[in-house]
Amino acid sequence: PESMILKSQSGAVRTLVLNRPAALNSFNGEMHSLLRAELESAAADVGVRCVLLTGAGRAFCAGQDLADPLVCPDTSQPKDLGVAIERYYAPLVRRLRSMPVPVVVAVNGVAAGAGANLAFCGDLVLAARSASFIQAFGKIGLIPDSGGTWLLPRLVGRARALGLALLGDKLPADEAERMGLIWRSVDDAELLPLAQALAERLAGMPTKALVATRRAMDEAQHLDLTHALTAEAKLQRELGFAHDYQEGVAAFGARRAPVFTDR
Ligand code: T3D
Repeated sequence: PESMILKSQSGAVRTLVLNRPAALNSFNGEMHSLLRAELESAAADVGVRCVLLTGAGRAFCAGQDLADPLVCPDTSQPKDLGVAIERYYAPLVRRLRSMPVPVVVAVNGVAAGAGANLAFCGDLVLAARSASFIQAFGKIGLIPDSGGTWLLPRLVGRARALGLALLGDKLPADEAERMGLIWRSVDDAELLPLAQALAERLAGMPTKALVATRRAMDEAQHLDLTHALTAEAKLQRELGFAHDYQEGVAAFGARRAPVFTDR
């Protein structure tokens, strides 16, 4: 049978496709393991300078497969969701948010529960206009996991974060863009070409600086301005000694295209 994660490479862009379309690409243990392994492999491969994540079929991802035990194969026992989160979702979120290359997410259809919050982990999130986002957790008696409690207020502020999480309504891609949850909502037919072009563009940029930008912005969320300025100085010092900055300045001076290689 076809793998639950499809992998392909075009230039320096590694594309990973969630591939359990009959279950709306919801996560079971195997899909978790395969995705983690593919992200590790992309992170370790110097030939990869951007990861593009999307889904097969009509959904991006419906979150946890509610029919899959994940951590407690004895279905007569209630499963320990804390273990499921600690063992599967939390490591996946940390892996995505600390990838050494930028991550583009192309949301091809509905993204529900953990599927929505994993999408929001991307550095640039595009969504097909027909796609939608649902914080489905509240409807089944849970809180937004996979970073939802951290991500949502940061992306859209407390009022909207709580509105999304408490009501669990289906939010169309256009509204998600308007709220600042995602980068762009685009015509369905344009989703993959635009995501690919964006990923290629990022892959040609100074990877180290892009990743440092993400890290600095995430860390600055809990710093005051003075400490954020200190953190910027530290990162800028490191980047200033790195190849890509020398190359960027040299290329600018010589009016030629830069060739960035740091990762
Ligand atoms: O549990 C833990 O380990 C803790 C971790 C929790 C993380 C979470 O993600 S909790 C949230 C889990 N997700 C959900 O609650 C979403 C459930 N799904 C839906 O609400 C709807 O399916 C959608 C809104 C996503 C799509 O609706 P619609 O009408 O387009 O499709 P559908 O008919 O509901 O679903 C199509 C099929 O996919 C259907 O199967 P069938 O009847 O064709 O055999 C449906 O059962 C299946 N499916 C959809 N989502 C899930 C799923 N099967 C298992 N788990 C799912 N999450």
